[in-house]
Amino acid sequence: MLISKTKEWSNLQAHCKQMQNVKMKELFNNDKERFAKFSLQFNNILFDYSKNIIDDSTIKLLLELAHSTNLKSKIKQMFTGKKINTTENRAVLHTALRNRNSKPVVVDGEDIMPEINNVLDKMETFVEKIHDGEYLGATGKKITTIVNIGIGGSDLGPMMVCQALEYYKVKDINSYFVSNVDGADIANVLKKINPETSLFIIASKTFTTQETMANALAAKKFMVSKLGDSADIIAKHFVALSTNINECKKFGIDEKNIFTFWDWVGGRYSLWSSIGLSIALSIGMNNFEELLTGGYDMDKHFKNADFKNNIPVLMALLGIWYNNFFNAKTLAVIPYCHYLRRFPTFLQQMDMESNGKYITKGNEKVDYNTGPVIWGEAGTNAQHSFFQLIHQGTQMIPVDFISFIANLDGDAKQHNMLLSNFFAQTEALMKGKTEYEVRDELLKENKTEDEINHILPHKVFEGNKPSNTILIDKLTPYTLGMLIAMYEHKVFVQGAIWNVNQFDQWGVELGKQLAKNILSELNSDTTITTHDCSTNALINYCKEKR
Ligand code: G6Q
Repeated sequence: MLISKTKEWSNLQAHCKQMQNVKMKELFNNDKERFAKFSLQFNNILFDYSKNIIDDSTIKLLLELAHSTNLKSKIKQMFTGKKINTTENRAVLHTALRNRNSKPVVVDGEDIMPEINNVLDKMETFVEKIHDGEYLGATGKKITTIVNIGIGGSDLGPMMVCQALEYYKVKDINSYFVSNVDGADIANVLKKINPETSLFIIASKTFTTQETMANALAAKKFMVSKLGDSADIIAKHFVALSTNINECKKFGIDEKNIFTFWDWVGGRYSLWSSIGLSIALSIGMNNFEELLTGGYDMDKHFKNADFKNNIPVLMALLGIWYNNFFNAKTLAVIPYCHYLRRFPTFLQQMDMESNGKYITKGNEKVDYNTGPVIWGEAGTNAQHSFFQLIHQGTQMIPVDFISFIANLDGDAKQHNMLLSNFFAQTEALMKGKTEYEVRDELLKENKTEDEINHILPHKVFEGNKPSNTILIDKLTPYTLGMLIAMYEHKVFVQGAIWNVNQFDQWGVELGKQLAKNILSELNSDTTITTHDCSTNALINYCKEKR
């Protein structure tokens, strides 16, 4: 049965009607304990969800909805390796990759922890050798540049983490990420690097992805042109992160330099696996392990905390509250942290590729919204571009505000400016600005009555715009691990409630298939007639113009 047909859903619909006209400002005025009631702390993360259009009944009804979907047992199924990716018949065990207690995790009757730990050991040895200068390039030089070639899950996670943890970067290692099949991407990187000191990391679960293989071949061609055509060049300057060992070997990669992972690691959840090699090389293995520990500690919180004290569960339920009952179609994620500027991009894949589905696990078509559009940008830059729409636009846009109490760089004064904007925005979105307040301001500016009437409606802010505030002590590998895992579990809970398979991605597969057909047509000399008249005309126009 669709979740929308349950009594828990109808109860929320009825409750939403009552809450439509409730003003958060009044809720705050009437309850001085509102922050204490609607905020949670776990380790060094504070999650304040008091600036939402909710009361006690909202939370009670949302929790009833969660319980009605057997969420507890669905969580257990994921952690214990049940094949919850039903369309691909796979377990989903990115949590095992960061299982720091090495308790057995069994898939198909086999404990997978020894294998996971072997790969981690292999990564550690490799990273140390690179850092110590024991591993040298083909001409005897130390490796100081790494170029990760991958796309989607084999790019976004490691790229975001390397950027987010740049402060912790090991000296002497520069990293680049190449993903786009547009030749400009790899060409721009190749222009900047020294072939003798560069290591290419070919990150691809399948080792067949068109974009990655094209870029890997371009890198190979470049290296051969610069250093000569010997097997040693490929063996010393290329490593692979993949489940497809045979294809890696065919490419010429030395078996010692193949870091494997497994089909139960989804691409967008793979940064915790050997796909994180670029992270470990950038920030050191100890820091990579700290990242895993952060993820692991969040896993424990998610698995063990009651739903009402469980940050990912509450985040997910609040998202459902707006997406399904207020019909808010998007969620803005705004990190007030320059290092996290690509975090929204990373989350886009994690969330939209996971829950952007309209068929349930029971093969029914949903009649409710699933995955929201995730978007965002670093604050304060976002304030100077699209925040206008959030403050005074016509649609409801819930926001997640993320920031850190301690600054890593710059002086404390400047960090306080950042934080003052962070707090001010959450407050302004909630409170708005009344006609009375605007009039008062304008009077103080000595405006005439005519001038006031002319400008007044434009300066009024209705407020009542919901947001979550996620405030963390300091950006470290550990806290970043917690933050990423927190969002992963939030996305899991939403998908579990919407009853979609969050772990397949047929839309991505479709793209891989479609482009292949057109590629052969673009390379042919004949006029194309196999598509609709628009697509035919576009392809033929392009061929004629060449
Ligand atoms: C992630 C998706 C997708 C995938 C890329 C790259 O969950 O499956 O983004 O990561 O298509 O695939 P390969 O790693 O196989 O090259």
